[in-house]
Amino acid sequence: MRTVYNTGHAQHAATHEFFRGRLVPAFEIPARADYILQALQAAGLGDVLVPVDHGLAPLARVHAARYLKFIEGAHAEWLALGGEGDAFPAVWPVRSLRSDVEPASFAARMGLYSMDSGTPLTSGSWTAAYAGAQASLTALDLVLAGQRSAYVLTRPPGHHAGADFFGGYCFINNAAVAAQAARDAGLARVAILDVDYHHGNGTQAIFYDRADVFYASVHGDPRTEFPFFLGHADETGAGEGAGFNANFPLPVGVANDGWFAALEQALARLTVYRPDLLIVSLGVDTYGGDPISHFKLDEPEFRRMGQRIAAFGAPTLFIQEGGYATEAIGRNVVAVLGGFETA
Ligand code: SP5
Ligand code: ZN
Repeated sequence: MRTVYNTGHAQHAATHEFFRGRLVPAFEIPARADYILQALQAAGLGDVLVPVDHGLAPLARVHAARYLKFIEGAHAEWLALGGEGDAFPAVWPVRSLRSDVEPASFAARMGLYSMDSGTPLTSGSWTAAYAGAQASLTALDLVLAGQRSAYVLTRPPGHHAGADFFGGYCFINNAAVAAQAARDAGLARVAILDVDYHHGNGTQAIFYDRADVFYASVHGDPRTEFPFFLGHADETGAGEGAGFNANFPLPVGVANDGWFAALEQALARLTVYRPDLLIVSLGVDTYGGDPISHFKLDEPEFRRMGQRIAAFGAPTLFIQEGGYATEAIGRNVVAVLGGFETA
């Protein structure tokens, strides 16, 4: 399996993030991708390619133009106002407040275009996130050209980013950009299987009223787990998309077989859907050793995951999402991809 590697990922390098009112060391750090790259190369998984620039247009197919413009210039605005280091939002247009009028104030726009205070916007966030989307489009090209699979090694992750907001460490929704590009390339049906510990609220929202992209997710129950405000089992799609969204929330503490039982249910739905392409939002924060998540998958389960996804039988594009047990992340990702390869 070939990897497309976002060589610019380290330009997004937060040292700290907000948690319980304090700055704590960031979890979503460049070392994550370094460990994965080392493990890929040690395992001899396949060639590592660099992204080909497909421009801004494919990003604008899923993200609002004014949002993309904002993210591109946001850190420079922050510095110009006297901000130091990374930028964080502090005020949000929640219920009864208006989000249709774009304010002039930078602080107000930070809130308009974000969902949490846990996502540092750094000087290199745009550059890294843009390159990650390009890596996803480049890997999609490999699969469209007939490869059985490809892997996108990138950070920051993408599945929490909505059409016009960042959050959950995400800025550009790589899986959504790739799914839309696949549709635009002529594929009739695209499925996104999200196995990250967290519900991919951004991906779900982007395709919620559409039948041409099916979103299925196995994740920590949002009643207790981030992103809290989306990811319940009764979210099944709307309008033309009714019946094309499937959530499998699981309680904290779920271990190997409990998790795989939910995966079977998700794959059963996708089997009926018969997608032309499967995009896997590959978070490995389901690992028992993950410092911010609460499932208990053991290391051998990641190989099993890859084997099971291979048995699904569709052309498959793996896109890196979460996973914060930095020292183990490379082993776990390579186990998924290696399990897929050898199945
Ligand atoms: C892509 C992805 O996996 N995003 C996850 C975003 C989670 N944001 C909330 C993190 C809360 C961190 N809590 C730290 C607790 C340490 N004891
Ligand atoms: Zn996650």
